[in-house]
Amino acid sequence: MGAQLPAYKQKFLEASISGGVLKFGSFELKSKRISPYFFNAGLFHTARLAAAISDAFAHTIIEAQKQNGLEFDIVFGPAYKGIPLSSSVTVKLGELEPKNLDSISYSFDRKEAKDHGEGGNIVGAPLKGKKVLIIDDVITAGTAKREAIEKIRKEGGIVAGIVVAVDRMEKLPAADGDESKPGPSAIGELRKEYNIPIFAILTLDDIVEGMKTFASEEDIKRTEAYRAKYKATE
Ligand code: OMP
Repeated sequence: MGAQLPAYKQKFLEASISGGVLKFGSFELKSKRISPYFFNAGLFHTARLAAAISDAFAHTIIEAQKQNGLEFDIVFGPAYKGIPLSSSVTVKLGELEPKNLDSISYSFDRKEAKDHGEGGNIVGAPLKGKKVLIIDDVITAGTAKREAIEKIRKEGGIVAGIVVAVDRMEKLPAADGDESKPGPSAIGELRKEYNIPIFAILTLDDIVEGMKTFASEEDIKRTEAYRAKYKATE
């Protein structure tokens, strides 16, 4: 499967398929587009799959540090799917890079502010004045990522970047509903608007490449057709 992908990406793709996290069929997205594939990160709940996703995130983050000089103090996982990830990825980073990363922290948000006890919106490391790396499952339109950025800034944190498991590489839905026109990507717009780096373990291009050795002809054709219709220009 996908011999040209780096080993950690290939392992992650294989784990996603065998664990039923990445499925092929017909799925309606948040954007109302009908997609021939869907990535459900909520299914990474077994010991083996939780280890696979935290390992792949940690490798992607370490790679981004080496290649792009990414620097951060805190790994932040937006509620709900980001919460277990923030903890498991932080543990993994400390294991893989004990010299540089064993003093990083994790934190996550509550969907509703707690008005008793310690109170507040954030659980884990306080964000004020810290470089915060957001990790999350999938990026399609980027709406959930915008909310996380705003929340972190409100707490006085500095957003250092975003790492997602899957970048679907899709153009933003057109304001006039005409999906035949080319358009910019969610990631591209977020990069420009907030001036932050964004990384992914797998992109749609990686998935299409990897599929060639395990998926049916029909699933490959449908996924390629979807990519041709919805892939962003930048
Ligand atoms: P934004 O790109 O920030 O709007 O977030 C995309 C969201 O879509 C994810 O957080 C999921 O809730 C959901 N989603 C998936 O989980 N997997 C997919 O393959 C596609 C979607 C989606 O609806 O686009």
